[in-house]
Amino acid sequence: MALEPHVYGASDRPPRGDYARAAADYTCEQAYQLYTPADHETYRRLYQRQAMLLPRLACDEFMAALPRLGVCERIPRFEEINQRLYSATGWEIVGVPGLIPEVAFFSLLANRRFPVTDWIRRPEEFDYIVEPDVFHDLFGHVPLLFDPVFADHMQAYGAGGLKAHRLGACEQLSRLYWYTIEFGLIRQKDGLRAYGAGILSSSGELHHAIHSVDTQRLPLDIVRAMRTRYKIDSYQKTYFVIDSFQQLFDLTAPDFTPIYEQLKGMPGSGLPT
Ligand code: HBI
Ligand code: FE
Repeated sequence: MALEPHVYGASDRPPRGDYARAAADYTCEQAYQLYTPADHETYRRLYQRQAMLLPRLACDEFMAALPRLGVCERIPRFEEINQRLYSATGWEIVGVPGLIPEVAFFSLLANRRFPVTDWIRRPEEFDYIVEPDVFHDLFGHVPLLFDPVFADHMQAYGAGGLKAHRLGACEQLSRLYWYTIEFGLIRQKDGLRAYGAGILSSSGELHHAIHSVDTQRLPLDIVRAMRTRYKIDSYQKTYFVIDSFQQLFDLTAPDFTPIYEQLKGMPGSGLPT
């Protein structure tokens, strides 16, 4: 049985999931028979709305991979997706009751297992939810796990997370995760596009991230991203832009130990000086 994780980000509520269902590594069965017709309908409507918004805003790799999630008129079974995903990139998705502690999260990624929350938001949360649910996790994150370069980057990120934990730098690495995997932008041949799951699964932030005039869009700089605090309950003020997933992989491949050392001398880093 798994313990409830500590509170994440700025939330003052306990996480919603039932952690008694989870194993020691925080994974759990997808409780498929517990989904109601209303749950499936919420997923179908979310998927349909979001898929319509994507053209010219989502990156090419995401657009190409989205159909590989399979069914869109109900919540998919994780095993159905895994049959395709595992043969594409060796990744698999595993159910979790919601947000899980960082070390458990990083360990799963380092083993090419992506945790997907199994419950879905309530109808009154249709437009906005702070915690990840099955729609955010599947629609936002899983398509890019079909891309070989991005898939390798996610595994390396997990391994880097375990190291960051040993060095007391989880918060800094989590900021990088936030500004890349959750809210990253990419420069493509037809213009700026989103690849971050938090943008791709949000109806409002998709347009905002690409077109809003009162946001900063900076080339991805690891130190700067690690020094930039983030808000979990409003659109981002700053986005970081990459040129390719290969660039993201190359920027994040080095050992960050010297970067954490460098951050210790800098205000706003969140690390003791
Ligand atoms: N747990 N299920 C889940 N999903 C996440 O995205 C997640 C998490 N636990 C920790 C976490 N993210 C953050 O700390 C990341 O920055 C690593
Ligand atoms: Fe996410």
